[in-house]
This record gives sequence, C-alpha cells and structure tokens, in this order.
Amino acid sequence: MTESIEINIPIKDETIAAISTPLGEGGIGIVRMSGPLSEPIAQKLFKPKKTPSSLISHHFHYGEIINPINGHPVDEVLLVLMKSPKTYTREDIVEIHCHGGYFIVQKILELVLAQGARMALPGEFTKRAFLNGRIDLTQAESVIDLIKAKTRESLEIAGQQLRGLLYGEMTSIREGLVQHLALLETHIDFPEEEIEAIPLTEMKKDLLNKIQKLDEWISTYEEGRVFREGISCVITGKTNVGKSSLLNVLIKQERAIVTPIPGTTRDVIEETLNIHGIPVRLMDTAGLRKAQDSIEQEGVRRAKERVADADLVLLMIDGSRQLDGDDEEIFREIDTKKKVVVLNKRDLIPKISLEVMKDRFPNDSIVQISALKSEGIGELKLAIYSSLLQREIRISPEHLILTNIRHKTVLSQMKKTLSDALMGLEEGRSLEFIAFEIRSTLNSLGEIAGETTTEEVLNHIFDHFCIGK
Ligand SMILES: Nc1nc2c(ncn2[C@@H]2O[C@H](COP(=O)(O)OP(=O)(O)OP(=O)(O)O)[C@@H](O)[C@H]2O)c(=O)[nH]1
Ligand SMILES: [Mg+2]
Repeated sequence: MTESIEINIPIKDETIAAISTPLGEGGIGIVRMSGPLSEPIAQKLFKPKKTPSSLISHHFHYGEIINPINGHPVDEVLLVLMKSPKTYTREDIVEIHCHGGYFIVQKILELVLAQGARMALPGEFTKRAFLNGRIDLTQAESVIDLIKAKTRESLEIAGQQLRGLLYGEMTSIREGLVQHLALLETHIDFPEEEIEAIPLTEMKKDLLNKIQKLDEWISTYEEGRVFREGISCVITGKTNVGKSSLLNVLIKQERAIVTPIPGTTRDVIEETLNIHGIPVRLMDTAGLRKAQDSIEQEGVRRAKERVADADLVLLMIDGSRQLDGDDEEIFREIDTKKKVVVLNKRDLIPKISLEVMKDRFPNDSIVQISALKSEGIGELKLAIYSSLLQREIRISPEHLILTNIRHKTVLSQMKKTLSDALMGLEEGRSLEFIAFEIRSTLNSLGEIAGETTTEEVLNHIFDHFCIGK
C-alpha cells in the first residue's frame, strides 16, 4: 500500500499538478507541480542515479520515477526542484521531464496525484503567480496570448504586455492622479487653513494630457484585436469561378479539390493563413447557385451561414464571363459585408471591365488575379490587409497596442471619469466632485492590474487558459 502524504490542508496550500506539455508523442513531456507537497512528493517518487539523494534547488537531477506500490521503475527522467520564492508561482515547484508519450506522462501524473497533489485547473499555475504577486493581471493575460499567438506580430504584442508595458503606463497615470487627489483632499479637509492654492491650470493641462493618452490607446484596440484574435474570411461566389483554386494558391497546398465541374466543393474547407502578420481563418465554400441535389443544398446553406458570420468576404467573380442574374443575387446578399472583390481568370479574355466593377462596388477594393497562374496574389493580400486595418500600425516594443476588450472597457471608463473631472474643473464645480471623479478613475485603474478585480472576472480570465499553464 502507498501511504498518502497528509492532505488535510487549506485550499490555498493545496499542491496542484498537471501535464504542462501538449498531449501526444514528443521528445519530452513535463509533469509540473506547485505547492508545499511538491518536494515531498518528488522525494517519494524519484530515485536519483547518484547519491546523496537530497535535491538541490534549481538544478537538474537525473534518475528514475519509481512506482511506490511495487517499486517498479516507470521512466528515466530529469527532475528539477525550484524552491520558493524564485519560481513561476512563487511556491515550491517540481518539474518532471520524462519521455514524451501519451501513456508515460499520464502515468507519472497519476502517481503524483496519488501522493496528495490535486489536478490543476486551467491556468491555475499562472493564477497563483498573479495571486502571489509575481505578475500583475495584464501580464497573466498576456501569457495566454503569448501561447496562442499565431504570427510574429501577435507574439510581439503579447510580449510587450508580458514585459509590463500596459502596467507601466497605468502606474505612471496612477502616480499623477494620486498627487492630484492628495492636493484636493488637503483642501477639502482643511478648508480654513492657509494652504497654497491649487495650481488649477496645471491640473487641467495634466488631465487633458492623460485623457488624450487614454484616447490614443483606446484607438489602437480595433487593430490590436485583429492581430490578437485574427479574423475569419470566406471566399464566396458562383460555382466554378475559382474559389478552391484561390484557397490552394493562398495556402500553397493542393488542399481543396479543383475541377472544371460546377458544384465541386460541398463542405466548408478551413485553413489558417498569415497575411502580413494578421492570422486569417480562410474558408472555401460551395459555389452559390440553385442547388441540384440535397448534398449541394446543404453545402450552399453552410456557405451562406459562414458568409453571414465572416469578418471579411472575398467575393469572387469569373472575369472571363459576363455577369448574370445569379451574380446580381449574390451581390445583393453580401451588400452590407466588409469585402474585397476578386476578379479571377485574368489570364483569359476579359468579359467584365474593371470600370463596370468599380461603378458597382465604389467602396470596396477590387483586385484582378489569376488563381490558375498565381498572379495578383500579393496585391490581393495587401487589399485584404488594408480592408482590415484603417491605418498602418506600428508594432514595436514601446508602442502600446490594446488587444483585450477588458482593457479597452476599463480605459474607456477611466477616460469618461477623467473627462468629467476636467469638465468639473472648467465649470468651477466643488473640489469634492473633482476628487470623487479622480477616485473613480483610480478604482477603474486598479481593475486593469487586478487589484480591484472581482473573483468572477478573474475566473473568466483564467478559464480560457490551458491546463498546465
Ligand atoms: N483560366 C483559368 N482557369 C481557372 C482559374 N482559376 C480557376 N480556374 C479553373 O476553373 C475551374 C473551377 O475552379 P475551382 O477552383 O474548382 O472553382 P470553384 O469556384 O471552387 O468551383 P465550385 O467548387 O464548383 O464552386 C477549374 O477548372 C480551374 O482550373 C484562372 O485564374 N484561370
Ligand atoms: Mg470549389
């Protein structure tokens, strides 16, 4: 019988464990523990090759994991103990680096759990890092963005947040506001005393400056979101116009079936693409026409559904054929969507002039391509990029870009209360009023870093993490 180590402990002292590497076959797999039982559990399961058996912190130790029930070796591993506080969670951490296979990591996790650790919830390691004060909430949030980043640009934006750019900007705003508040409160508390007059002009100037900064950051959100979350983009049009050919050209793979037979594509085919740093979920769909059988009917239904949900539509037209009633019907259906018009088959004799299309789609980019010959593709990518971003966006380590709706909402709230404070100063309202608005701003500011964030919001944030992070 194995003896379990004492587990009657408060929740915050629980030791958590999880597999921290993706499940599957790989070079190594890592089982990670955090909490007070980490070291005792390691001592119980790990048999070092070399004596003495004491584990030195922050050193790799080579040895075996042994099943304590029967003494059988489970795997040859490298084990590292990291004693608190210099660890990711600021608690004792043990990582067991074993061979990467479905069964091995699972088995080692089971042994760890049998010794009194409990399965970690999604994001719980990072949540502990936050709760123990090692990182602020914006940094914790950026960890998940970092993991999920699909392009160099989204990675760079997550990186600036992890390095504390947003937090730093908030700290400097906070310092300024705290000074104003101190001044205002002294005057409110000791109105009779001879205190130096409040430098109102300077205060107004400073508030305006802060409001402008907030405004600038808020305005980066639309672009930032595009880089962080990516967009969905559906290729639509009549049958046989070359939709599947375009998908294949864009992803540089023969992914979708291409034939001269109209109605070839039935299901939605989805692939991810990097367009100048924007992660694009590209979908090829069934050509829109009066479906000839129930399979195609379902294909057309799905195609329309995807078009309705898409952030961007690539409306594809065969430029070597005259437009007809079917084209017009499709144009009407996607009238309100954000789109790029793609005139395909430019290698053939044109039957539709660019001018006619410009008249028909005065507000959209129109690009002429040949999917067959892979011509005009660079231009199409640029058109997609520009249709998504209103302006060129500079991604650099020191230029703050908002990507998170939570941050945008709080910053907007701060902008509102600061604007009210400024207006109050302009209108000569009472100092109590101004102080109240500044205090509300500081309260909102605390939500960004996680100082005044509710449990519900915290849970929502960490629920989106993967287990083991
Ligand atoms: N000449 C020429 N032919 C093209 C071009 N693009 C596609 N085609 C041809 O047009 C035919 C239809 O291409 P697909 O890519 O299957 O068209 P689709 O829009 O996906 O068709 P459905 O799936 O039936 O809706 C094929 O024979 C392609 O080789 C092009 O730029 N030039
Ligand atoms: Mg197709």
